[in-house]
Order: sequence, then structure tokens, then C-alpha cells
Amino acid sequence: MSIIDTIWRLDPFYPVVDSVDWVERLVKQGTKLVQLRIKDRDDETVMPEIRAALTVCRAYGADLVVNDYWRAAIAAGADFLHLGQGDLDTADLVAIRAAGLKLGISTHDHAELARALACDPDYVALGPIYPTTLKVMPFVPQGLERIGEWKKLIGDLPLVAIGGITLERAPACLAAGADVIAMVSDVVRHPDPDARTQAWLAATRPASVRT
Ligand code: 3NM
Repeated sequence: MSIIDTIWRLDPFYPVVDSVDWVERLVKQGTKLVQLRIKDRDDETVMPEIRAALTVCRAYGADLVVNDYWRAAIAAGADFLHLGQGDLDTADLVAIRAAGLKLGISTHDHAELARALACDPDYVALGPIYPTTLKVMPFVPQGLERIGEWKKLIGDLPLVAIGGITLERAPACLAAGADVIAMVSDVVRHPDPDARTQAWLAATRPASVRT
């Protein structure tokens, strides 16, 4: 592990978006960690978007996490990848590691956590913390206690909490043990996404090592 690895931290504000336009809008405002989550496409057609998102993130000193398309992420030279449990079925973890990508994995129960930890991830995501309208899932909301339980189980690995989290709910999630809050609706479906982004940045910046 290099010195860079040992001082690496994730920014606590982690919006998840589905287009390069959203990535650009967020990083221009100071967002330092963003996930590009595009559904139901193939590697070839998402590649230009991944490349464009990487370019804009690098220009603004932000980290881009590519959801799912691990082949395209490797080919585009991405630094971070996020995989769901279904994605793990087909992903080549050796190739992902060989390409130097940091890896985040979604978990929703103990079996998924065990599987995720066996992949030696760089962060673990737990969801849905609260009911989410965005994704249909067979999991009941985890609640705050589960955040604390997950944090104990994963030790020093960063814990990302996701699912139904609003700016108002974020402090309780962080107090319960989450290191990072990921969200979709509270930013992209907010009536004023730019003001909401600023509010998130102001609220999370003191907890961040970044300026
Ligand atoms: N993954 P919102 S919940 C993309 O539990 C995603 O793994 C989840 O959207 C999980 O912030 C979720 O609008 C949706 O609830 C998050």
C-alpha cells in the first residue's frame, strides 16, 4: 500500500447521477465525489459518456465512480468502480484490480456483505437506509442501527449509506457510523438542485479532508 492509499479518503457527499450533464453541473459547484450510474446500455455506447465524465471530473479535481460497466471503466482509465451484487456475477475482479481501479460494492444483507468483503473492496455501501422511491428492491429499509452494525463489521473500510437519504436525515446517518452519504433524489429531483448541492457541500465540508 502506498502513502497515497493510506491517506485516501472519500468525500462524505456522494451524489449518484445518470448523465454527463449532471456530473458536470455538480463538479462545477464543488462536488468532489460523484457516481455515474447509467442503466441498460452496453459498454460501447456508454464509453463516450464515461470518457467525457472523467475529463470533466479531472478538470475540477473530483473523483468519478463508474457504476457497473467495468470493461468500459478499465478501457477509459477510470479510477473508481461501483458494482452491485448482480454485477459481481460477471465482473473480472482480477482485471479490475490489475487496472488499478478502486472498488465499491453494494450490500443489503449479511450474505451480501460477506460476498463483498471477500472481494476486498475499497468501500462498502449499505442500503436502502430509508424507503427509496428510486429503485424497487426486495429489502426493507435498514434503519440507523444497521449502519452502526455494518460499521463494526467492516472496520476501517469506508461505509457509504444510500437510499432515501435527505440532507435532513444525513446527520443521523453520519452519527450512526456512515462515512459517506450517497443520494439521488434529494439532489437531482430537488426543485433547486444547485442550491441543494451547495447546502450539502456546506453541511458535509467540515467532515471532509478536502477543501
Ligand atoms: N441503490 P435515493 S438505494 C441506487 O440500497 C440505489 O443499494 C440503493 O436513491 C441500494 O437517494 C438506491 O433517491 C437509490 O433514494 C437511491
